[in-house]
Amino acid sequence: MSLGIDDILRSHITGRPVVMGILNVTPDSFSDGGTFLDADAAARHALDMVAAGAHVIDVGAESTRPGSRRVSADEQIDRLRDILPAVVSAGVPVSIDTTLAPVAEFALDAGARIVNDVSAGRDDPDLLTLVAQRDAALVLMHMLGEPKTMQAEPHYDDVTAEVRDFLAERLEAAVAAGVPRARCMVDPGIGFGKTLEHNLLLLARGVDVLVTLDVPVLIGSSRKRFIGALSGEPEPTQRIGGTIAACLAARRRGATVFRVHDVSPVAQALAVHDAIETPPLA
Ligand code: HH2
Repeated sequence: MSLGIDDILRSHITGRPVVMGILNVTPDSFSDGGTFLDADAAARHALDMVAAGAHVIDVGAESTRPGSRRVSADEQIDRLRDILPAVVSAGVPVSIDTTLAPVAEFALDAGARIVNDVSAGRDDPDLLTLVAQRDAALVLMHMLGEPKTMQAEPHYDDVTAEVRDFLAERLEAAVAAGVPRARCMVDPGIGFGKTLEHNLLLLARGVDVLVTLDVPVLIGSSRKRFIGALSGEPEPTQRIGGTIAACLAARRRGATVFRVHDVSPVAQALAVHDAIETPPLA
């Protein structure tokens, strides 16, 4: 079923799950780098994800994997130029995964409706204002440090409380810049400056706490390292089982938006999970 932006932004109220399919147009993303660099391959993959049940396509032109190098706005725009119009024509809302206002502006001009900012508006001071002016939706994600160094011994006294406080503060910053709270979603940033234990705490207790912010909670656990650490699976594309388990654990606690590479198996798992957990009234 197709969902509009307002359905997505109200998913925490309706309880409807939203599957966000990942499209990385990068040479170096950790699990699909280099696969969708040409416009035809990217458009085909977007259409396949929509047919498999994706409600949103999140397009990124800069890898944020641990240790990744920064990509300039011009280079991101070059990577997106031919691809974005094709993805927009797939017929579902498009999200742009960037921290830079010029890239977000380019994507919004091409028809994107959501800005997914892993820096939560800290990287580029113009980004929140742009989102406000364009009435776009916004994902605010928690990250400790920056991708280059974030996995160097991350430390928290209380990871759940610190991530919650950070996201509450960034929601206030977004509102101060003119973005209505009702246009925002929050994300604990699985794998962004977190140990295995931090990730596990955030997927359980963290979601319990983040839902109290009263905006949709987005989870990006897809194929990530913590799944490899728990399962011994070194190959990211083979981490579908762990991805599903993490999505369902977060789903049970109230997360509604799931950013994943493997759309079909995750959409199926969510449908079965939800049917069991919320059976129709007899
Ligand atoms: N994770 C990645 C990128 N963007 N955005 C949000 N909101 N939440 C996430 O957890 C998240 C994100 C990293 O995953 P991926 O895009 O597959 O890899 P890469 O950064 O190497 O392109």
